[in-house]
Amino acid sequence: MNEAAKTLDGWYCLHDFRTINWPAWKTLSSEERQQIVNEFVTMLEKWDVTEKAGNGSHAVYSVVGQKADIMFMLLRPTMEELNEIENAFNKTRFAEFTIPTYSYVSVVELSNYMAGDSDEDPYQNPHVRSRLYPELPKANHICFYPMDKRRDGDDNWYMLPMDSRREMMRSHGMIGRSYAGKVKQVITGSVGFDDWEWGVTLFADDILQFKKLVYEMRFDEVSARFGEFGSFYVGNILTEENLPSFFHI
Ligand code: 76R
Repeated sequence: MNEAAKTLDGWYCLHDFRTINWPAWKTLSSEERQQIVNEFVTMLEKWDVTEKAGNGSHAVYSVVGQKADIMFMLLRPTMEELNEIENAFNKTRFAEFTIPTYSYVSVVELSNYMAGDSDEDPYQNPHVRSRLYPELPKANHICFYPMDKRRDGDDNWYMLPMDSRREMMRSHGMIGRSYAGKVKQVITGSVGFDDWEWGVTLFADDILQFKKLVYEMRFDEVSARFGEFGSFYVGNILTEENLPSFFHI
């Protein structure tokens, strides 16, 4: 059998996409809308407490385009916690005004393509830990898409020897690194969990950097030959400050 990549696995991850039923939202009185927003904000404050305690992280964005209106990215130590959050959200009054459009279940993943040989336990390494259990940046923009590596005739990623895969991943990593400080990426693995093999989540203050990075990678062998991509979602951050105007009628 071919040598499988070894992975380090961190927090479990749920991406949850909803459209908002604005016509129904508009029929409410402003007092009712305010109560519903308050309940939603209370839930977000709970998430903040968890994040501050280092037990998870989250991101809330307004999605551009018709695929969704709002998205949550949630990271937690267990799948049970993600499920609890999802159920708790679905029981809020705000959820009555949302329609689920897409979701993605995965786990933060680091692979060993770039790792050196070392006897230390990577789970004890602070740099590794900060990537397995990341605090999601409060960047202006998010970009999410799921992807696979092709398994088709001669272009079968999973049949390539480890050395060839490592070489291609090195080139991939070098392009990625040239975006350091401009784009932060979180790769989550979803083999056995969802319909694609990975979720790619990118964060940037300058949204154009998503296009530049993804475009540059398309010309790099691992993406050019082996990358297969699902739908792309882009969004703008929702903060305590701009949430009221997002909900305002
Ligand atoms: O973890 C590391 O930093 C080591 C190098 C590295 C690995 C192993 C790395 C770096 N990535 C790795 C793995 Mn990546 N990445 C993507 C996409 O749109 C496309 O063409 C592909 C989508 C982007 C934009 C991106 C960005 N990466 C992976 C894997 C798992 C592969 C496997 O196991 O077979 C996937 C699916 C994937 C996809 N990558 C980086 C980036 C960026 C910005 C970096 C640099 C990170 C840094 O140095 O901080």
